[in-house]
Amino acid sequence: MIPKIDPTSTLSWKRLKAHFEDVKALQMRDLFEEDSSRFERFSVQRENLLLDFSKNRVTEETMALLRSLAQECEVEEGIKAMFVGAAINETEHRAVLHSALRNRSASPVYVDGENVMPAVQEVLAQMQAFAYRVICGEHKGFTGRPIETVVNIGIGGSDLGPYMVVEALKHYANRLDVRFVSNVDATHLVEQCKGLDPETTLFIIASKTFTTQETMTNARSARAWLIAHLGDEDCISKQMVALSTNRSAVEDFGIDLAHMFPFWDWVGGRYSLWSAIGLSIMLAVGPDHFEALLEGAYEEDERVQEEGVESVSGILAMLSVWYGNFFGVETHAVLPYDQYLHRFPAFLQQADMESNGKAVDRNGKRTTHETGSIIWGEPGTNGQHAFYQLIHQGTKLIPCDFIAFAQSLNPTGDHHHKLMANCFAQGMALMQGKDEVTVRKELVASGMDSVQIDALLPYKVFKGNIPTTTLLFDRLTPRSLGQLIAIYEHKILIEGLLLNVYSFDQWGVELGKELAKPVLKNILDRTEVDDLDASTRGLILAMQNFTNRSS
Ligand code: G6Q
Repeated sequence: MIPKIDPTSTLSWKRLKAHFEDVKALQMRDLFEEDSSRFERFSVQRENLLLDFSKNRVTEETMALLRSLAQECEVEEGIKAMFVGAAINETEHRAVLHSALRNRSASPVYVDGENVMPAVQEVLAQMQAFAYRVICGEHKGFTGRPIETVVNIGIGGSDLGPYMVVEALKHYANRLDVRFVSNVDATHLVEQCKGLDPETTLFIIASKTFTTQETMTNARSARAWLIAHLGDEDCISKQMVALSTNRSAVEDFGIDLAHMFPFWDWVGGRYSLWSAIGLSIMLAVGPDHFEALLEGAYEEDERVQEEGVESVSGILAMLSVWYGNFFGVETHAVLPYDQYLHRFPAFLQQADMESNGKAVDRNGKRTTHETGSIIWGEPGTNGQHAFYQLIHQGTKLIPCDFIAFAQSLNPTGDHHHKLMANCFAQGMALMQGKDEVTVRKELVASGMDSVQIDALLPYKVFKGNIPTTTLLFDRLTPRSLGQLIAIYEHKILIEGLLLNVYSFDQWGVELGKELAKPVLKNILDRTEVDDLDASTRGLILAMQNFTNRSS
């Protein structure tokens, strides 16, 4: 089973606390000056990937203490438990095996004594056969025309991952136009379907449970749209497919079971893009690229099992625990310097915050330490002209991850050199800052008098010493994207193991699913809304009044 060690009870934690007092004031620019090999010692160089974590507020001793914390917390045992299919999601009594979906070896993977690999391969083959038929135009819509547009209807884990990957791999896209609808706000469905030809549109209903309110509402409206335009209920069998674990609900909805692509309860929603939930990806870029995505992830699965906390994922996880618990950092920015990754921060936000946003530990006790941090970000360089101001000069310490690719997929003039220059310059500036002496020199050189200089100087000083970690890949390919995603998935796993939380349940999400029901009932019934609090009642009544007035 999964170890249940409170990190704060370990000797390493106490040592880290004392060590923090020694190093908290250290300036990274001094650490670089004192140690010419700092970059080499705090970076990981692999064939197609460089992890540079030298611009972090750590010393060799910090890393050694974090490693020994991981040892005391038996992180390696936890990693092993996940990969062998133990039910490490204990609150839901489930194994956590997204790794089995990308297992490229011949080794079996057991859940409750059953090898799941034949079923995994069978579904992959089913997806491939279907994807080839749709892409080459062999799978026709109800009126005999080939499919041109695919609309994935899903939310949360059944949307964010596939949407992020489809956007990230646009360079590799084929002729199909693949779109996503998630919000229960009809505007999303209406706008995404605007101008679409109902005869050539395929809907994918992506829902693990096939009961999620938003998805089922959108699915019903999509079905009505198809039937209204095509005039026959039979069109559903050609133009709607389902990705789910819930066979009977798919059948009840009226989708042909031959067009149901199953997966299993050991695939968590936010880790499901590798499963049938990835059908939209496979349709967008083709089965070969989807396999390359799986291969990239598999490489990281192998690495994390071999290297544990020494892996790229392990280092990211240890740094996050260090900042969250010793520096009191609350948020972490993820800043991809690649336009194709514009949905990556949103994807990671769910993956990380839903996994480690917990306050009860694996012993059922409230934690006395900090757990998951707030993940946010936007692609560079856009963020530089917006929120980077607060990172540079605000009152909060915000560690940043930069994600970049050495080669552009769209080489055009000097765009890429400028993009990379901005990425590297930001890391440098955040680390070095700009001290008073330098600012004063610049202001003197600009011809200002001493009164003007004294007035302006404090605003132009940058304290620096802001940690950044850079992940630099050679090129954005399906394989490197698979690596990138898996690196962060395993960062989340290891951080959760260190923090002693259950990373693979999501009771907060389940609560959200329940909460809307009584409110909806009151809105629909237009009855007395006595059982709700005064504020909610007031909002419902105001909504009803506004609606009545305008109707
Ligand atoms: C992910 C969460 C959540 C889930 C959605 C959609 O880990 O559990 O985001 O993916 O609520 O659920 P369904 O796929 O069941 O519709």
